[in-house]
Amino acid sequence: MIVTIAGGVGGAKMAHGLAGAIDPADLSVIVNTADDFEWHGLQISPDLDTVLYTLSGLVNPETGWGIAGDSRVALDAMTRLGEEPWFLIGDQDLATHVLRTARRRAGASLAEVTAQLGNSLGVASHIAPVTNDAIATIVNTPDGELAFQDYFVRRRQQDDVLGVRIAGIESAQPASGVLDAIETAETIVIAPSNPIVSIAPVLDVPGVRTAIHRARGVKVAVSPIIGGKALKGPADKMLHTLGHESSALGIARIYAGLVDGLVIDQVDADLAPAIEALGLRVIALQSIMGDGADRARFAREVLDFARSLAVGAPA
Ligand code: FO1
Repeated sequence: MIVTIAGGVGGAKMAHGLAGAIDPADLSVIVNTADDFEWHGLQISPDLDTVLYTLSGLVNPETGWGIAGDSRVALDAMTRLGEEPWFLIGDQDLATHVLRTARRRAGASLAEVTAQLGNSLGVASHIAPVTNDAIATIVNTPDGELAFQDYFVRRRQQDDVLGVRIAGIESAQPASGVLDAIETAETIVIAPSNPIVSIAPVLDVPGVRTAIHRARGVKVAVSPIIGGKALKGPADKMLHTLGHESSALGIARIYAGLVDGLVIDQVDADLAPAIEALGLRVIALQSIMGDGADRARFAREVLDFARSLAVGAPA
């Protein structure tokens, strides 16, 4: 089994590549849920849905989230009734949120609902929320604390991020099977997702870091920073205001001690010696993931790198 730890669009692309590189049934995707929030009483899990829609082929390729070709009749009707349409929920996407909310109210856990949605959408890989408990990213800005989607979508990531906390994480428990999947995986891939708001909320669920330390497989991370910049989203700006270096070396410092190797982009190849000095093995690859075939190409190269790090593999 290959495990990938994933957040938003970058995580979904990595998962898609891995599902194309191996038997997709041998892939387990452990997903951030700290972006989840309630929208007009509906439970929205953006990162889970982005992974579900990407692996099922439904995703909107232009945004990387939502469903391709979706209409917004319901949102337009809500706007006519006076709502500000800041979070763009499409009609088909709305069906997911209505069903998730109803099934959870009827007693199913988030993990159970996610597995049902994956089955219905024909996804062969296992997609799991890191936890069934409510956790929520809160971003501290010069204007005070903001709920994550207020910062990310409503205010378009314009605010300087002075701090990040994940409400509820101390008492959250990993969803059933998460720790076991990590401990027994042949390879763990930390996807090129934002390390602060997408990956840390997974790693910081009590028990997850310990499971990664105990894991018998090889652990690699993929840098979401290429040439000092994030391909998508605010990771570069956020790293900077939080006192990290916005570079593949900055990413290496965050994951040093947790992973065996780091995948960086070819443009950052000159950083390899400094990263190796932190005790990490490095490979520089063409890491920008294009279409499905290119994602699978990249995933195969990441897995080959991980296999080369396995105990007993020639250095
Ligand atoms: N991201 C946006 O930038 N604007 C949106 O209006 C938006 C709507 C949306 C609806 C459903 C969904 O599953 C995701 C959506 N996203 C939207 C993406 C999402 O909020 C972020 O990409 C993640 O939370 C960050 O990982």
